[in-house]
Formats: sequence, C-alpha cells, structure tokens
Amino acid sequence: MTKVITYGTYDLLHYGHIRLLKRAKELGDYLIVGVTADDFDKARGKINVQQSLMERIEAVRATGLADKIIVEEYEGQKIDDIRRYGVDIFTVGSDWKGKFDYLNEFCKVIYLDRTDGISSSELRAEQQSLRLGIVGTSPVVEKYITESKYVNGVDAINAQYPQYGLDDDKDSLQNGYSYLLKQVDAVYIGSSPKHHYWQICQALKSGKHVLCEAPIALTEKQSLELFKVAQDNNCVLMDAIKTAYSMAYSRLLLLLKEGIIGDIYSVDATCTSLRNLSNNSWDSICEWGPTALLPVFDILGTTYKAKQIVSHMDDQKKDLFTRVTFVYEHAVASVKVGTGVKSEGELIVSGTKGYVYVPAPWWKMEYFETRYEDSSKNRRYFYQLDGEGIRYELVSFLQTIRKGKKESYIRKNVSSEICSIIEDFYKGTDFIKI
Ligand code: C2G
Repeated sequence: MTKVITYGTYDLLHYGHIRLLKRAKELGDYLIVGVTADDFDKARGKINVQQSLMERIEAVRATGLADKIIVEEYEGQKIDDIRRYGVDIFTVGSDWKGKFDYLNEFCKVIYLDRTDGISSSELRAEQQSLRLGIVGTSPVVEKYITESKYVNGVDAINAQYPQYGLDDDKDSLQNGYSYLLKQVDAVYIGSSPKHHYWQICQALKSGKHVLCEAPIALTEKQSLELFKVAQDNNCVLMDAIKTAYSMAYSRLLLLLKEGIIGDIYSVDATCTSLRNLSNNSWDSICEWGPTALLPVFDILGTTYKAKQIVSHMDDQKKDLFTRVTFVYEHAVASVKVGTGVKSEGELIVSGTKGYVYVPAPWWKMEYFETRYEDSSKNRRYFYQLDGEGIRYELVSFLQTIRKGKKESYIRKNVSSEICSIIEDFYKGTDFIKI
C-alpha cells in the first residue's frame, strides 16, 4: 500500500483544494490529510482564517477523499507524522515548491500544480468588507490604520472631521462624527476617555459596531447602559485591550485555570511609560489601568473584598503614578501604572506550586515562564505576536460581528469593573493622594 500525506488549512474549502486532494489521492492507495490547528495557523502568520478547525475538518471529510484526517499543531510535526504513519509520499501545491525538499530524507516529495484563479483569501475578501471608521488622534490610532491592512475584509476609513484638541468645539465634533458614522459599518474609538460614552452611544444607536479603547465609560453605570444599548441594537461592543487578543495571553489563562502553578494567591501587574504630559494626555489610570487590571480580573475575578487606590498627582491634577491594591477572599492583587514614573513592566502570578513570570513589556506578551522551587521543572512558552496584537484584535472584532457572537474576549463584568475602578479614582472613593 502506498501512503500519501498532505497538509493544509482548507479554509472555505474550494475547488482548488479539492483538485489538490484528488490528485494527491491518485498518487497512492491511502491518503492522510493534515488540517492545521487554529493556533498553528496564527503562529505561522495566517490570522484571517474564517472557519474553526472542526468546520475545516468536516469540510475535508465531506469530500470523501481522505482515508485519515489528522491535526497539524506544531512546527516539525510533518517529520513525526511521516515516520509514525510510514508515509511513502508527501505532496503539496506548487506554491510551496522547494519549501519541503528537506522531507526527501524521509519520503518522496511531489509538488502538484496549484489551481489558478481561486484562493481562500480571495473568497474571504469577497465577503462583505467591514468599513471601519477610525476615531481619535492618540498615537495608537495610526497603528490601527496600518494594522487593518493585514486583516482580510476590513477597510479602515480615517476620521474625516476635526481631530480632537478642539474639545471646546463640541458642535464640530458632533457634526463630524455623525458624518463619519454615515460612511461606515463600525468604528474604532481611540479618542479621549471623556468622549467614549457619547461616541459609543451614538454609534450603537446608529446600528454601528464599536471597538473602543478601554475604559469604555468613566462610570460603571454608564458601561452597563452601553452594553444594554449594544444588545438592544444587536451590535457588538468590544474593549480594545490588545493584550486580551494575543495567543500567549489566552494560553496563559488556560494554563493557570488548569492549575499549572497551583492555587493562585497573588497577581501583580505593572505598566509604565514616561510620556510628554500635555493637557490632552490621559490620566495614568485611564492610559494603563485597563491593561493592568485585565489579568487581575481575568484570573481572580471581580468580587474582591476591599481595594485601595493611591495616586501621585501633578499640579494639573493628572495622576503621574497610581497603585491599586485588592484583597480577595483568598488572594491579593496589585497594579502599578504610570505615565510620569518608570518601573519594570512585568506580570507575576504567584501560586502554591510555583509562579508565572512575564517579562516587560508583559502586555505585548510573546513569552512567559512557569518557575518552580525545583528549577529543572521551569518551562518557557513562546508565541509569535505581530503588530503588538492589534491585527488579532481586529480579526476577533470582525469574526465576532460576522458570527453574531455575544460574548467577546473581554467579559462584560471585567469591562464594567474596570470602569468602576476609574469611577472611584475620579470620585476619590477608597482613594489616598500622595
Ligand atoms: N491549493 C491549490 N490551489 C489553490 C489553493 C490551494 O492547489 N488555488 C493547495 C495548496 O497548495 C495546499 C492545499 O491546497 O497544498 C491547501 O491549501 P491552503 O488551505 O491554502 O493551506 P496551505 O497553508 O497553503 O497548505 O504546511 C503546508 C501548508 O499547510 C500547505
């Protein structure tokens, strides 16, 4: 029996894929098809895959061409599979010509002509493109325009109306914003936090989906209102906290939930970046608070027993440095944030078996370590992160809209609790000034 193996993503299965599978089958008597896992695709830069692994496996199975279907999950798995299954021939489309010659050491390598005129990325782009309005002038806004080019199906439209800094010119802001909303299907809001509430409200009531820099509002009540408006208008409202959409961060949360460091007793997150402070710059608690609070609330939850906010304010009443500490039933947490004070931007999660160490800048997570008393048990985890995670965030936003998923990566209670902390900061609740 001649065994043949081939691999692919097989997203939105089309006749180019099927032609390849047919010719692969004709090369032998038994065809194994390796379908790539979601994480493996993301790690190799394929971030736009529309269908889930199960959907793609089912589509390949439905062709009836595969005698066996396996999942490709890691770099180097092809060699393992060729040995494990006693494969005689590896084949793949000619767009990969030369890339797999090294497999000649293990089996015969055959490149089959690629079918012209069809590809999954073309099919993805043909789907209704999402016109995304970009709102605001913070430096990160430019990155969204650049990063959107990596996402099939998103067309970024830069804000065609007065940039912020004309805060006193509320009417032109209002008129310009209404004008922009007419041109788009969704907006990314990177404006000052004091504009978030009215801008999100107006967008949602116009039937536009919203991706907004956290905090989405300056009070918990307003944030809950906004989620209700989103639900009433059947629109998506997502926090743009980039860390939440990185593979490393989601894998870290899964490992912690599996108990990899035992019971967790402390979460400590620090985010600082010295800024040229101007009257337009955000308070540290708004600039970095949502990012630093995310792992605390994702790991320990939002039902703490007590908290304390300590801030160092400048003469314009902006917080240059803020520390928030929490006491939970069985744990403690602290976040340190600052745009006027520099510190080590690390994340440390402490447990009864060991701890997780994420080096600075932990919020652009590509790497973390689990460390134990017996250092021979320490493990390191690496995950590729392109573009600081913004493109993954845009893909998640697009997929949430397309699939009509209600729950986004950042749960509503986490988003609202972040707003609640910021509300208490401005109200002076549980607050000490230094
Ligand atoms: N293919 C083809 N003609 C097309 C499109 C794809 O022959 N018009 C072939 C590809 O060359 C590949 C298979 O169909 O052999 C699956 O293609 P994709 O799903 O795009 O996945 P790809 O990442 O190209 O697969 O590690 C090997 C890769 O996973 C190969």
